[in-house]
Amino acid sequence: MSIFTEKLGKSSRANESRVVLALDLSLLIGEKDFKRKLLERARMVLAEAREHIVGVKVNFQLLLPLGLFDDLRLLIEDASGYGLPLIMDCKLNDVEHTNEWAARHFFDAGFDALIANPFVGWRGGLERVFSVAKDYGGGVILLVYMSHPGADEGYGQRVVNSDGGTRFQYEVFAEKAKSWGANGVVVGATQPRIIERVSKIVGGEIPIFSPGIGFQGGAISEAFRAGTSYAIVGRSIYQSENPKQSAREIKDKINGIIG
Ligand code: OMP
Repeated sequence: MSIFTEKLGKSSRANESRVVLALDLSLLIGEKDFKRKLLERARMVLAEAREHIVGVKVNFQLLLPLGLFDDLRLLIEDASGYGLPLIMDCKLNDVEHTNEWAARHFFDAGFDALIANPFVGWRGGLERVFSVAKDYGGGVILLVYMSHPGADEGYGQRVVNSDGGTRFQYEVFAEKAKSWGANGVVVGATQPRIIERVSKIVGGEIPIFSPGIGFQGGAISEAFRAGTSYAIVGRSIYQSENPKQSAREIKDKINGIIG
């Protein structure tokens, strides 16, 4: 078991939560002194929501303006001080020397897991990312079916098997997640039937992370009944007037469903 998986389980038990906070704050761009305000606001949302979340996901909205080894460091230290695992949403999708370089930087900076795109394949693509992650005890979470409408154009396309039959691309990716030893898969909360199918393939061995609740139209109840393990939630928490209360309400709703 990776250190990431252990850490995730530990914080999930401690906070009784299945909510990963997506800290994608981008509201202040262009304003005077916006980097400082962005960092302050992000730290504040995290501090408020911390008891009700299981982990934090960082995306380009914070990475680009704050810088991996600059101001973002403070947020990384906060999350780590709260015992919350940090996921870098870089959706790695390149050839291996570039992927490896990026992965090493993210793990060196203190991230516990990163998101990668299985479309790029294993040989010369993600193989080294998995071995670097193993060296650090970090996690790799694979995109299996995204939450947006256009996801059907790639993850939802039919692919031909060696026997001439067809199946869906996301079914192939769910199988690869198992054989590659992924620490999580992403399946949009907007697609409960696909969550159910992926859940059957990964058979409870790999947690399913589902973004797309609330603003993108996904429903907590349908996603968790279908097999989601963790919800990834951004705007419904960080745009709320009371991030703490919103995080708690989402957590309680999930707990009411999973029992
Ligand atoms: P909200 O829609 O604001 O709750 O944010 C969802 C978060 O999940 C954002 O950080 C997205 O970048 C991310 N996300 C998706 O929305 N859909 C996906 O299919 C995959 C992700 C992701 O990889 O986290």
